[in-house]
Amino acid sequence: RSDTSSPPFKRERRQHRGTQAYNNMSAGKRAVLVCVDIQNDFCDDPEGALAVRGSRALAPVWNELLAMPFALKVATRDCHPADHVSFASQHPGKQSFQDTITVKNPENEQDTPFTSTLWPNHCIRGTPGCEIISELDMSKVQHIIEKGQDKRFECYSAFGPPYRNPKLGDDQMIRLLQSEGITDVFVVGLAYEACVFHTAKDAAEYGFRTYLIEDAAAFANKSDDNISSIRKTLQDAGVSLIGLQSKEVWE
Ligand code: VGL
Ligand code: ZN
Repeated sequence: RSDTSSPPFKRERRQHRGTQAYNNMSAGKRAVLVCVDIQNDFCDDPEGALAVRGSRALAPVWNELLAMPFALKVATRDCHPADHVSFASQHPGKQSFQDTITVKNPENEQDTPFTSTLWPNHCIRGTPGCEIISELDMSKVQHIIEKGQDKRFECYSAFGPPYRNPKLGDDQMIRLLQSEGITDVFVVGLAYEACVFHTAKDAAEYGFRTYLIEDAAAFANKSDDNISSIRKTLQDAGVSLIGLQSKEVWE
């Protein structure tokens, strides 16, 4: 992880305290609902470029959440240029879903390079696939955070790419949540193991009480091994995995 995320960013992790403790602290609580990448290219029926099976059917669930009394509601959009580095089409001979590339931090040679999966072209700005699905009730959303515009990096997290550079606006999300006095972050959307996962993990790392509402997120890869390892990593990071029936947590 790049040290461009040192001050003003806080990275220490807060102890997970369980639902009961959160309810007792409701006095100063300000919760945000983050709807991650609910875009045509990630939805099925009709099939987008990186369609997650069973996704568009979640629209009523997302809208039910958007109608609830969160202090702040945010949607994110994956927004790539046509020559984005995460597209297999930019790497002749390489195959999407299977092949990976190694990405270095162009501004700091000391940073550990990371491995990035290659994808089919998706969420190209200006195309229908990049649009948030028309079923989503965007009248309830106060802010849209766009990510992945920098062609050099894939950006799964709403908090910015792995090498974060505030000069490039990669601190948009953290600044918004801090200026709104947010204490609790609730994450939903697509895909569970990619952008939802990284957004929730980063939120917990920044010190927010963080929840992933599992009825409102869908895995692209529905294998048992994938699901259990992703869920475990999140729990180890302090993210609470909850269901819609836990609505007393955010109310
Ligand atoms: C995503 C793969 C590539 C996501 C974004 O939103 O989960 N997945 N870009
Ligand atoms: Zn992407």
